[in-house]
Amino acid sequence: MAKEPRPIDELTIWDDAKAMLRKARAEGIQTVHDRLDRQTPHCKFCELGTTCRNCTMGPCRVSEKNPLGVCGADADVIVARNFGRFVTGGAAGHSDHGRDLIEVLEAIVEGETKDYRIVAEDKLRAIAGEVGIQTEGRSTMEVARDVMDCFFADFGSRKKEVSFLARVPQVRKDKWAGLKMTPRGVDREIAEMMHRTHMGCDNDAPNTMIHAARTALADGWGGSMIGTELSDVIFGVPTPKMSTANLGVIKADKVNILVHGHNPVVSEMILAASREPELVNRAKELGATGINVAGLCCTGNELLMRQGIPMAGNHLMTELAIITGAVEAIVVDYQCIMPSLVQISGCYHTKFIDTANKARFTGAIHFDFQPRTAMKQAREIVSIAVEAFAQRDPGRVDIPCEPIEIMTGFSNEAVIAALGGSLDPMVQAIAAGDIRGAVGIVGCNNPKIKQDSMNVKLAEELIKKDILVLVTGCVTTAAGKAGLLVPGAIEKAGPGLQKVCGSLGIPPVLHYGSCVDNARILQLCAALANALKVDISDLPVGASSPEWYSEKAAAIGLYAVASGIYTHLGHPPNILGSKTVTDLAVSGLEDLVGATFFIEPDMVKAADMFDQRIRTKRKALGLSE
Ligand code: XCC
Ligand code: SF4
Repeated sequence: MAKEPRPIDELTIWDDAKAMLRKARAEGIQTVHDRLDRQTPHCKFCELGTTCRNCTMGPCRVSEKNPLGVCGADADVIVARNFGRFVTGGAAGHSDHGRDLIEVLEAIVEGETKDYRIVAEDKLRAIAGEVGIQTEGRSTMEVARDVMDCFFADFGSRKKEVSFLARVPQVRKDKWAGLKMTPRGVDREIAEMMHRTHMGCDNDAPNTMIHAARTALADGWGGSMIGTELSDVIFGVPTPKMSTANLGVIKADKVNILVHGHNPVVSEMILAASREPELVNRAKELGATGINVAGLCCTGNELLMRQGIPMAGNHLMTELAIITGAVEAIVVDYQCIMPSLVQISGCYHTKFIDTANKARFTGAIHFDFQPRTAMKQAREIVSIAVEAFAQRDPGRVDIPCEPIEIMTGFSNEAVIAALGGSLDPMVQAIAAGDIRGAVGIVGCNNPKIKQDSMNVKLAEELIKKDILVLVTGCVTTAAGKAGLLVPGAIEKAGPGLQKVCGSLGIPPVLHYGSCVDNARILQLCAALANALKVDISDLPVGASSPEWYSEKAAAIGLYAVASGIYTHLGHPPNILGSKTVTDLAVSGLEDLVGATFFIEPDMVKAADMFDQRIRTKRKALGLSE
């Protein structure tokens, strides 16, 4: 029986979203919220993690009444295996994205493309030095070739550890080695997790969880970090700049192209093509004033950080952006792209264009985007968007708001430059208690949670306590729309942050990039720990993903914890069916890696938990609380 849809006011905190949800209902267009209503209540066994489909003696569902699967696996084993595979899906996503950047570097090194080039030579050489590659007296291309080989090898089976473990404090590496948690090779850990969770292999839940952590570390310090660093090398190291956010960045008088997905390899080319005079002139011939490229989700974050393009929205805005009726094309690469976007595009003149063979959408216009032909293909894609402008129905256009200002571009390099060349001033500000600590708020929206209510609330609560906030992924647009990503937001911060951020002219909430860019936060933590000669788990820092939904977010959470960072989740993963696994996640890991998860749906309480943790860590470092 069809249920009453939930009131729109309960679905999101944003006026632009509410306006588009009303328009969707008026036009009879189904959204993620409607489909969630139809899927609720969810299967209890799946929610608890106690279903197993790993072989055809099953599928099995275990419970108190019926505690063993056909093979004899109990809830602990089944939950650990499911969680292990879940995390591995996320690690695979981030890391395969990283690999795509190595392949672009390969195309550059082999002279197969002129569309991409090495923009940040200094950074390339710096990275090469860190991973032990000779740079002196060698050409950029020679160094690039070795970096490429080194990173390709990080995915394989021959190394004892992935290269960027060179950044990790030795005490932490020793801890990992003692636990057999050292990530050796990205693909190796991923494949091994699939092997371990085959019927009849790893039937000891804590042991499976250790390997899940190892796989997550291979993502954070391997695949993701490679993705971030090579994106900087190929597209430039982000520097602070102003931009705008919310659905108001879509312009009624322009050809609007939304880039969605994760990898800048496609979206950077789309942006470049959209600036070509020939295409701009054609847009003008058709009555537009120009071509506007705006971002969604993480590929939006990538372009925002480096090129300052505006952000149309985060995960739960992706459907709603199309409902403005003013989007000529949505160009996607991979990850977090709801297949419903094809259906909603079909309700308008919007062209849905996919670009990756590993992420094809039935009903989409497909381009097999390749480094060798990138610019040519980008021109064709932009041209499709421009021609679509003629089919727009002005009567159905509704852009519900004016954009809001945001500041972006905080790479570690940019932060260090702003601090005058070293991290020392930050260390001093932490020691003085002006910055009491730092928390990275990362990740997604989830239609089970009022959109961005937690993402924004937690950031606001933390900065009041003089805890610096770093945001990535879909929390970026949330913080931006709430007015937290501008220098003036120090008004909402405590006195210490007011002083430090005020003197630097930066916001109390810093945009640190996309989801793979959480690797930047890992790197910063490692650098701070090394500067203080302590472990990462000794730092007054934390991480949070209040509204997470994806396998990737679980991988990020687990690599944060395994790296020694206390990590909050707004709702639990599907592990509650096993007391062993749940206890390990929320307390047992503390003894092993010096950090745990904590689950807290109330953001005031979550901020208090961070506050307490930071007090304890500051005290242990001999600092004022
Ligand atoms: Fe996806 Fe990265 Fe989550 Fe946003 S934050 S919904 S994973 S786009 Ni990573
Ligand atoms: Fe059932 Fe065991 Fe097969 Fe899983 S592996 S489906 S628990 S028999």
